[in-house]
Amino acid sequence: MFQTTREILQSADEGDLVRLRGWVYRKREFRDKIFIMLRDSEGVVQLVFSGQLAEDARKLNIESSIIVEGIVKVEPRAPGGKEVHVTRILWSYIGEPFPINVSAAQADSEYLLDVRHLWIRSRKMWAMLRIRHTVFNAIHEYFRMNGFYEVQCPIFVSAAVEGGATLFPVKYFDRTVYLTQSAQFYLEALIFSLEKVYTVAPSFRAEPSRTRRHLTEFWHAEAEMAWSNMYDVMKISEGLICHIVRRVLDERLEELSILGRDVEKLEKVRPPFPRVLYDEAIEILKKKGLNVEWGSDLGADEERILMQEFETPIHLYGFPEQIKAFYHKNDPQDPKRTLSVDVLAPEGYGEIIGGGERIEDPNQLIEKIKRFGLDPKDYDWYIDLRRYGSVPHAGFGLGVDRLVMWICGLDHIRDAVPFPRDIRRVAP
Ligand code: NSS
Repeated sequence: MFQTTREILQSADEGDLVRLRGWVYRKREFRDKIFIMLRDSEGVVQLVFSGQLAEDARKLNIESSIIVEGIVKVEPRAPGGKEVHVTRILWSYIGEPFPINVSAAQADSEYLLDVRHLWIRSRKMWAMLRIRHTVFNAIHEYFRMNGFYEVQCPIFVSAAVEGGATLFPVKYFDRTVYLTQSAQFYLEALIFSLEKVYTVAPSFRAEPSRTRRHLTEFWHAEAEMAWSNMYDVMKISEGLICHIVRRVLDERLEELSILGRDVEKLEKVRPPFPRVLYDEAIEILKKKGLNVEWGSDLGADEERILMQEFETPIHLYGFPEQIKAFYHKNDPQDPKRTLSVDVLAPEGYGEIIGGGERIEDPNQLIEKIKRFGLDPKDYDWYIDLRRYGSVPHAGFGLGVDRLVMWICGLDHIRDAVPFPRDIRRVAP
């Protein structure tokens, strides 16, 4: 039987004989003793080696793996208030000297990306990965609690959802297909069977530039609902975000503190989120001296400046037709705008969700596809969905890595992912 570091800190008593296993996180010598911080998947605990055992422990490197037996001592000076006085080393693998040290870590983040397969052992990555785990779990919980069916959609596809510019072509026998940018069209097909559906899957975009919020491969949580409109998208998407943030606050305070996250800012994330019409956003930005007009697309900089006005996420809705993909339904009251909505995160993070109402009429859809310079033949089956029992419907896509980046308070999206992919990097 082995105890985890967490079990020892939480429930072991003075004098207990315990066995634990893990990796050397830090090592220091004091007089004739060796102090090792041992880490495992649950945390860290201090081990104390003396006498002959100190001689053996001295040979261990950072990241050597060990299994030990020892006696628990209450020690207020030890992190967590307890330490283990080792009585036996049951097993060890010393290995080679670990190549990463903290000064190198601070000096050069490209280096840390090169050694990402080792850097994921760091406390910061550990904390992020555990928060990410809670986020994914909370996504499934929320959709299932709210009557959505989970579905799986193809990764190889034959047409663009979000514009041809960011499609990744793949050689597929004797023709070219693409990696999916979004499961949306498949989810739209599936609502005619299951009404409310969701999927959590990777999406791919050939993003030509390196920014702090774009990856070429990202995790996408997408939902689609029959008999629904833009306001239903607002309700479900804010419910989803609030549920995820609540779960992280309930389960991952220690991890948030390792990342230096200001938890009070997350405590403010409660429904309903402010609903900001695109036109109001343009007015706010103009007042702040930005050179934007009705019809301008809002990039990361504009979003960051707009979000200085808000402490919680917002719904930004009613975007002009020309800056949203062809499938967005135009507002019947005001046809130059669409019934589209993005969720923007505060603290400079910006867009984390994109969604809205879809065109349900086949002729309107064909007309808009043509107007956007696209070929209706490429969207044959998508148009077909409107020919048989079409219904009003709406949906959205959440960029999970962007959400994790914001919740963790990270500077760059690649630190929200264990093995990030961008224009330059596909290894490790
Ligand atoms: O392009 S989106 O705004 N919308 C769609 O893909 C819809 N087809 C989703 C739907 O309605 N089912 O992307 C949705 C979100 C966006 O808000 C970002 O949070 C995220 O997906 N996203 C990305 N994250 C990381 N890297 C990249 N390149 C990226 N592109 C979008």
